[in-house]
Amino acid sequence: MVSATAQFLNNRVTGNKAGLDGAGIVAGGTSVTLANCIVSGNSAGRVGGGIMVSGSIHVGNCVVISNHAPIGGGIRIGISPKHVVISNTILYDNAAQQVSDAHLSSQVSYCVIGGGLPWATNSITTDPLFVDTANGDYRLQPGSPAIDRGHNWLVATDDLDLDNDGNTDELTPLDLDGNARIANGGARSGCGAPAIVDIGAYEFQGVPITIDLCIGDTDGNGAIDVFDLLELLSAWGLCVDDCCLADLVVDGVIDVFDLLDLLAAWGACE
Ligand SMILES: [Ca+2]
Ligand SMILES: [Ca+2]
Ligand SMILES: [Ca+2]
Ligand SMILES: [Ca+2]
Repeated sequence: MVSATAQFLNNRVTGNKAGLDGAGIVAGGTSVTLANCIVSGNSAGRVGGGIMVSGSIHVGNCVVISNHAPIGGGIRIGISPKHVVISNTILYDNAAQQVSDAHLSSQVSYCVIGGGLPWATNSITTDPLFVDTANGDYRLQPGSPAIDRGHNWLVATDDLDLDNDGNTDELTPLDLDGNARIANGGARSGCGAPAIVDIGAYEFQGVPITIDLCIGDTDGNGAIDVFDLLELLSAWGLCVDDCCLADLVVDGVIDVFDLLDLLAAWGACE
């Protein structure tokens, strides 16, 4: 059971059982973040095999797999959650459902969801091609459709300072293996982006970003400047799904709200 404010970074929650609700994690607090986590093989008797949500939660860059419950095998979102964001996350092989949602205002985007989810945006349903699913190795194979398929600005902030550099405002810099969280895996090119985060808990290691990336720094030069402004203006309108880095508010459209965010962050990355 998790209550109040809590962050789970680089954790595994595996093989738990609950007679009724929420075998893996019960998130009932005001602000719970799960990042770079694996939630697998948990089983509940009623709802929420992997994760049961009754408060606010951000599930980012996680793998939720092979969990079971009659309702909401992967994630069960309860009746009155405050704010639910599921991003850059793989939901696969959960039964009876990947996500059961009594609260359709939840935001699910840039995910791999087996079987799909009607309200998910910018997400895919194809097999994420793990290295060895049978033995619990959820790293991505070369050629996985999850490589470079997430959204950088949906990476959780480094609240627990995983890299011990004193900066908790940057994006989480490390993946579950302790490698660079954002690396160019070669799956995208020509978008003006230095590298795009993968979906899931592990980053396929190509060429990593070596600076502390801040939100809005689309070209990764360490500052929000005219280059990022030009990138935003050139991408104006509905974002094409593999070139959406200027979508700072992450709502699928590059518009005045993203422009205002960029201008508000103008200057060197903190
Ligand atoms: Ca990547
Ligand atoms: Ca840090
Ligand atoms: Ca920049
Ligand atoms: Ca936007």
